Formats: sequence, structure tokens, C-alpha cells
Amino acid sequence: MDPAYTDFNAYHTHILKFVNECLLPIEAEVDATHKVPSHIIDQMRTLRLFGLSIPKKYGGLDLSMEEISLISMAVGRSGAAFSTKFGINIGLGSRILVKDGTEEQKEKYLPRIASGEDLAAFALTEPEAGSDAINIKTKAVLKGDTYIINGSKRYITNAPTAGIFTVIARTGAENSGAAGASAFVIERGTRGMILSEPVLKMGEHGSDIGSIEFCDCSVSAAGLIGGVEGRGFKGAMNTMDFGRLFVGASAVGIAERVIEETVKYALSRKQFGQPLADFELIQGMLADSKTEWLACRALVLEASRAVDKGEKAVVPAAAAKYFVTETLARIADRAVQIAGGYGFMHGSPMERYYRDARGCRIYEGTNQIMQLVIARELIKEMKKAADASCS
Ligand code: COS
Repeated sequence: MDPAYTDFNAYHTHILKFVNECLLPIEAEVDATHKVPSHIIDQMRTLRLFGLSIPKKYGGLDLSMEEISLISMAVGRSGAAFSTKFGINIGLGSRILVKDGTEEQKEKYLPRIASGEDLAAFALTEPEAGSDAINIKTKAVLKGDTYIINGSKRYITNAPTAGIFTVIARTGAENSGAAGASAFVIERGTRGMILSEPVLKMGEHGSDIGSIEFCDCSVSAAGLIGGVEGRGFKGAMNTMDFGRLFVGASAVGIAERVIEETVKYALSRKQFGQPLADFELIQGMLADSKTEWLACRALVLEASRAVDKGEKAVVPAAAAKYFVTETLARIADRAVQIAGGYGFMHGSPMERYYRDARGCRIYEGTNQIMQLVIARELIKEMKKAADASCS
């Protein structure tokens, strides 16, 4: 094995070099064409990015959460479309299999996901169930040894191109809540699974999002993850804790880059006979961005270390996602403000960062859901402590 993959610091340096030399120069092209070139995906495969979190036994690198966050920050410097290419394989598209899958399922699918041979997708969201994820309507009915799946999924990252799908569907009655939702692993090309073309988005061009229609889609019972019904919702929520931390870490990378490009611009653009960077009101905005960025980075790393120590990830992950993506939005907004007319023009990097930053506050759970998740846990803990002191 390449020694770069066994020494984390060397690996990190290697990834940063790849980002700076291969990804940054093509950002504008990817934004304009909505496509990440296939040779870049091949390079990502060679760099083992698709297997960062997956156990070594199945071909992954099995990095710690802190290490994954550092790599995500590094790739995040080049914008969210590149991070998303491998982000689903290491998170939403593999976590349920890693945690709950049978050995047979792991051996069949994880090596393909870890190598990047197949892109992965995670299908939870529906036309009528996004934030209200517990109320999914897609139904899976067991007939003999086959599940017949019917329903629709929306806004699914990688759906147009993925080879392996984790799909959450209802195996229980309509009002069966979390206990009635199950997770399935389904391969591209399965009869009755219809994939849309990529839909156009405000930002993150190059990361494909599409919808899925299940019309009497037949999935062998061997596709029920873990072979047990009713684990799908909790598996999905658990997976999302990882996804939220990943989004937070990538957003730290994007914010770092936005600040760098803004300072460069402020040094190069002159007004009233001096560079923008010499004006104290501009300096105030730059200082705010840098200070907030430092807090974001510290929060993500602290949350990642908590996960590595085995602490409950729900609050650290939601807090990291919430705080960092709201901060990124402010940093991107200041970047447009500092760049003035240039920042407002289509095609300027500031305009692209601004559009890219917007999605992070929505996906993997809106930031309003993050607030709910954090507050509910806080209240639950306080009530538990109060009950314990009374008894
Ligand atoms: N890990 C493991 N289990 C979890 C969990 C987590 N992070 N979060 C919730 N659960 C469990 C709960 O413990 C509960 O189990 P019990 O029934 O055994 O008590 C069950 O799942 C249902 O949870 P809850 O009662 O909190 O469900 P609600 O419908 O009230 O609320 C929210 C759940 C709103 C927090 C959830 O639906 C959510 O996060 N929605 C956003 C979904 C999302 O992120 N969508 C983005 C698209 S997918 S990329």
C-alpha cells in the first residue's frame, strides 16, 4: 500500500496538493458545465476518498471522525460539488450497511462503495416527507421472498448516476412511525426503479440530484438491510449524524477558501487610490470572517473527537452543521459585499461561493431541524437529571 495512506499527515498533505493543483483550477468549468470530469473522479478513486470511513476489511481506510473531518475540510476548499462526489459513499450511502448490514451484504456492496467503483445514494426524502422524515409513504410489501416497492423519492444526491442505493421504505402500516420504516439496499437497473435526469440547482453545479420513482419495484428479501424490518428510521437518523458532521467540515473548507479569495481581491482592487484591504471597514469584515471561521473549525474538530470517544453524536453533529453553515452564509455574503459589483456578477468566484453556500443550510436536515434536535436533546437531558435527583 502507498505509504501516504498509512501515515495520516502524509495523506492529508497529498489530498491538499490534489485539491490545490487539480480541483481549484477547474472550479469555474465545473460550475459552467455542471459536470465533474471523469478523470477527476478516477483520481479521487486512486486517492481512496470513497472509502475514508469504511472498515479496512471492505477496502476502506477506516479513518477516525477527526481525520475524516480534516480531509473533508481540505476537499471543501474546492467547493461542495467535489466533496459531495465521495461524501455520500463515506456517509449516507454506506453507514447503514456498515452498522446494520449482514456480513453477506457488507461483502457484496461495501468494497464497491469504498473503491468508488459505484457511486452511492441515500433515498429518504419524498414529495410529502422531508423534515418530517418519520412520515415517509414509500411502501415495501413482502410477497413470498420479494419486496414490492412503490412510491417516490425527491432531491436525492447522486440518484441519476449512482450504482448502489440505500432506500428507506415503510414495511409497517401507514401510521407505524419509526418502527414501521425499513432500509433496503437496491442496485441500479432493478426493474421498477426509474431514475430521473439531474435537476438544475442554484449552486453546487456538478453534484447530481434527481428523483426516483418505484413502480412495483421487486427487491429480493436479501436486500432488506440487516434482514430485520423496522430499523430503517433509526438507521437513517444515525447515519445523518455522520452526514451532518461531514457537511459542517466541508463548510469549514469552503469558508476558508472564501476568506482567502476575499483577502486576495481586497489586496488587488484599489479605490480612492489604495487597496480595499487598507480600509478599516473592510478589515472589520475580514476580521469577523476569520474569527468566526476559527470558531467553526474548533467546533467541528471538537465534535469529531467526541464522536471518536464514543459520545452520543446527535447534538455535536447538529450543532456543528447548524453553526458552521450559518456562519459560512455570512462569510460568503461578506465576500460578495467586499467584492462589490464584481462579487454580484455571474461568474465571479464570490457569486459562486454565495450560491454554493446556500444549499448547506438546507440539506442533511434544515438548520431549523438542527435547532429542534439540539433543543429537544437538551430538554430531555435536563428532565432525566431532574427525575434522577427526585428518585
Ligand atoms: N440516532 C438514532 N435514533 C434516533 C436519532 C438518532 N440521531 N434521532 C431519533 N432517533 C430515534 C428516536 O430515539 C425515536 O426512537 P423511539 O421511538 O425508540 O423513542 C425515533 O428515532 C423517532 O424519533 P423522534 O420521536 O425524535 O421523531 P420525530 O418525528 O419527532 O422527529 C426529526 C424527528 C424531526 C428530528 C427527524 O425527523 C429529522 O431529523 N428530520 C430531518 C430529516 C432530514 O435530515 N432530512 C434531510 C434529507 S435526508 S439527506
